[in-house]
Amino acid sequence: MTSRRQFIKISAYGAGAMAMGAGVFGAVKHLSAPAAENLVVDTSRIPTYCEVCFWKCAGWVYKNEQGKIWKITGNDEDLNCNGRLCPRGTGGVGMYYDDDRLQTPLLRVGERGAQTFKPVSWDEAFAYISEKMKQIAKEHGPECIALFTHGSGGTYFGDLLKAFGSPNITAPSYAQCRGPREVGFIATFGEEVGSPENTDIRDTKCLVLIGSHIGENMHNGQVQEMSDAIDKGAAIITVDPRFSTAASKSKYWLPIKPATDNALLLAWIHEIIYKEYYDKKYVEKYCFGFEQLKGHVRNFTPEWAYGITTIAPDIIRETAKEMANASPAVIIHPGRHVTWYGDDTQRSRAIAILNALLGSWGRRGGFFRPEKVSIPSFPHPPFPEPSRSWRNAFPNKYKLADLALASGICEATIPSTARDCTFKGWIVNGTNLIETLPDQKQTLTAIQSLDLLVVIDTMPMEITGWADVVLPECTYLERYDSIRTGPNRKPQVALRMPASEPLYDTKPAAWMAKELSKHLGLEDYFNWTTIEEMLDWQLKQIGSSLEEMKRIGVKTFERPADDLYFSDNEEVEFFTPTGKIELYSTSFEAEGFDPMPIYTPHEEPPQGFYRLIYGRGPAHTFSRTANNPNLTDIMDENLLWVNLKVAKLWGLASGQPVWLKNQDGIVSEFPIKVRVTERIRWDSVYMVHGFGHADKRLRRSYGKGTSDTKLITRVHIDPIMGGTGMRGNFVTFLTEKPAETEVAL
Ligand SMILES: Nc1nc2c(c(=O)[nH]1)N[C@H]1C(S)=C(S)[C@@H](COP(=O)(O)OP(=O)(O)OC[C@H]3O[C@@H](n4cnc5c(=O)[nH]c(N)nc54)[C@H](O)[C@@H]3O)O[C@H]1N2
Ligand SMILES: Nc1nc2c(c(=O)[nH]1)N[C@H]1C(S)=C(S)[C@@H](COP(=O)(O)OP(=O)(O)OC[C@H]3O[C@@H](n4cnc5c(=O)[nH]c(N)nc54)[C@H](O)[C@@H]3O)O[C@H]1N2
Ligand code: SF4
Ligand SMILES: [Mo]
Repeated sequence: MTSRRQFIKISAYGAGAMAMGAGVFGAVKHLSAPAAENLVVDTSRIPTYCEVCFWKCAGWVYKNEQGKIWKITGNDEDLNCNGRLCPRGTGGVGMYYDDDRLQTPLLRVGERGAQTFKPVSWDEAFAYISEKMKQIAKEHGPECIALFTHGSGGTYFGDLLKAFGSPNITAPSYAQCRGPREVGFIATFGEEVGSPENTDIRDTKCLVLIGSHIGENMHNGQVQEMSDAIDKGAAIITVDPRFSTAASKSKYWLPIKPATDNALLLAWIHEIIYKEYYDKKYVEKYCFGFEQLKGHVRNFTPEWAYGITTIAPDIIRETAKEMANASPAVIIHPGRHVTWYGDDTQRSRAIAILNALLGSWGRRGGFFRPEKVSIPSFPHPPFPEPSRSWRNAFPNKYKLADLALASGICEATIPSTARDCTFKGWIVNGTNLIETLPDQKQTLTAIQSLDLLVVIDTMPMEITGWADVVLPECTYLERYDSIRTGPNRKPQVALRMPASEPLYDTKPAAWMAKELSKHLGLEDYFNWTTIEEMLDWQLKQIGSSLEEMKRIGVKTFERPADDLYFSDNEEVEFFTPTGKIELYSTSFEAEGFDPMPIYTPHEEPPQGFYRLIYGRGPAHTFSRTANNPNLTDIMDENLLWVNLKVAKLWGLASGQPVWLKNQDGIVSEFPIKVRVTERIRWDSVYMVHGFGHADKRLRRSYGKGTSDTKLITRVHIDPIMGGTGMRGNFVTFLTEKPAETEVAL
């Protein structure tokens, strides 16, 4: 049996080296900081929560004798991390020490995209932005400005935009990530899965991973709980065309043909219903539409699914039995990045339904009921009522989307006579849209149509190259931010405070939004003098204070009731139209969508092409960490996983650089080295997302590896909620460097 230590060691290759080496000493290597042996630990510690990914683990920052940031460790009280950070979190120090950081506000001087800027003062930058914003509001209405944000500063720019009169605030973590999952679960259980997910992995007896590659996807608490569950004998079933780290820890690996998961899920539902494995009492008490579902899946037998998925019928039967044996302590994991093929909301529905049949929602070892502290906003005047929103650009479409679509706003920025809402200004905070939204051509066309593009970032990422104004934010280690609150088994809050003065002429987003509000005449919405005053006020409303939080970092509250799981015979009201768990979705039916999931066939790779699939590497978070000196020490390029048979056919060897060309003739800008392996199906190739950076100001990551985004030119939009399916692209290999003219956008 694998122990947690082994699992983490294997999954986070280099985690050990990280803790001892790069994480601590690598950080200082790029500065003229003292040599490692001279470091003396200052016993004082400063609370923070990590910004290297959105799990937001709480930790402590330590400084050395010279008062320089030295290392970050996990906060023992924090339920997101249980006192331990993942390799990326440990390496977060490198964000502070990265010598390629943005240093000063920049104003574009040449053509947009020509990457020519002049340094300006903060005041000049704000004056420019506020003039343009006022002009756009006057000519087109304030709703024509949108905020794209991923990360903490979004709170403040969000308030600024709402005060300005625009409701168009969006994050790529919805339509490019977990949107379909939330819509699928809301339709079924009346509740979203949320972040951190309410999966009770710690106590599960069977965990089914549909693609979700926990262990490479390093969401800290989940990785730890999965290791604990394995130690306690839980069976892991991994469905993935690639032999992932999770697959290597699994009782069953189902190397499914990509894009066919819905057929497998329907066959499992068939088996669980017709073998009467389902939780009868639970289904009878809580579910709506069982008989319709039973009729619907009658013909979706394991034999039927075999022809589609390539997974043998007896394996489908055995794994269904395995889940049933564990019920209700079983989790069919909802995944997180689920925008794959455009029918993703239906796949998420099928996952939700399987969980419902096995009685795992609200049960120990299945899904717990999360709790969180809600923190009141600092008093401000009511926001004005906007007269339009992004939805006006999509009449009668995506009505079930519960959040704004980043890709939708991008599309609605390209002028069209068919729309009454065209966006003219973008404020982009902490999201590298060029590499984040699929279909780069559309993103760049939209950007070229703008009157104003403001980018708030810490690094000179691709998106900053297209900005009119770049506002350099200090890193999370140099600032206060909003109080972290998030759903968990117990409600908790965490504080982030500066461990150091901001380097260079960088500032926190909160300061920027407040200053900009003055230029826009909206200062009443930022009615605090210092951020400390605001945070202290907020903390006092929930029975704490800034002084207390500075000492403890994380505060845990008791749940209002002892209701982590449904109690026996509890009457539960679900927030669905019928008040029940909807196996048959009345909300989908009302909008004209299939009330029960179906399987839709997808296009197969053409002759000589392979499906491009992608995922996460344990040491990186997208492009967020691409240039981080600590993390590039561990992994500085991505590799292309190619099946052994395919490699033989093409005469490819491990380490050989290749360029990729997709079905639309788009060629990768940089080569990627081949990794020949039997750990992937022959019909697919795989790479980690977040590499192949094209901005030369990123000196460590420029041209290292290849960008998957550049090759994702075909997007399959989910008709239910507008998610962008990105795995319907196919690539072939070019073994010679292509001519410049071939590398077009
Ligand atoms: N280290 C690290 N961890 C991260 C992140 C990071 O950047 N770095 N990002 C975080 C974020 S924002 C997210 S959303 C999550 C994403 O993490 P997950 O939700 O786990 O991501 P997925 O895209 O579901 O999983 C990728 C896996 O899907 C497999 N796959 C590809 N096509 C198919 C298919 O058709 N069917 C099936 N069954 N599997 C397929 C791939 O081989 C790969 O193993 O990770 C989070 N954790
Ligand atoms: N091709 C492809 N596209 C994808 C994915 C994929 O796997 N493949 N994954 C999708 C998923 S799951 C998600 S969640 C999204 C994520 O998409 P993004 O959130 O856009 O992810 P990043 O590329 O890491 O961009 C983060 C940006 O924030 C900046 N940044 C880091 N720290 C700070 C800070 O403290 N303040 C500010 N202001 N900026 C900061 C970084 O320098 C970087 O430019 O991408 C989606 N798009
Ligand atoms: S999982 Fe890792 S990178 Fe993400 S917040 Fe936690 S420590 Fe930071
Ligand atoms: Mo994501």
